[in-house]
Amino acid sequence: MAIERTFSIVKPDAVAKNVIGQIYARFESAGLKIVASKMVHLSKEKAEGFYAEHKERPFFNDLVAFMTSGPVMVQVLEGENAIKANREIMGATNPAEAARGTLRADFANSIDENAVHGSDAPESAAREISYFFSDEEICARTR
Ligand code: RTP
Ligand code: MG
Repeated sequence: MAIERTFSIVKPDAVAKNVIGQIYARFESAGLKIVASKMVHLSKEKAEGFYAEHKERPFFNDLVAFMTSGPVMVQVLEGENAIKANREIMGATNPAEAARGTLRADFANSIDENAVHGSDAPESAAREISYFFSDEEICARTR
């Protein structure tokens, strides 16, 4: 199986709940390695750029307001089928529909404040990783 990288965000609601470590532990338990990580408080412009694909959607302004409401953790996760594996750990966008034991079932407040983001395809993963991290900020985990 292919070793992939995916981009992940611990969103402001989960940072405010003080569950960064619990969420990182889920990544690690699933065999995903954190190869880059930092805390950032997104500007309006940075959040709008990140979610540009949703610009015309009715929830766009609320989404940007929420994502800039407090600091987030951004990270690059590496592992076998990392993109799909992370989406499985996260659960459905709406926590009411998220499977038991997923991050959103356990930590999300609502479809808007849903604890985590994860890239949905190889193209978006590559774009999102480079939107937040330079090559030098991503570490090789060789041992
Ligand atoms: P994400 O991008 O954050 O990993 O979430 P996702 O793929 O599961 O969901 P997506 O369709 O990409 O939507 C991005 C974020 O917008 C908010 N959203 N609100 N009120 C709504 O109907 C609605 N739909 C989406 C969520 O915060 C979602 O994570
Ligand atoms: Mg998405």
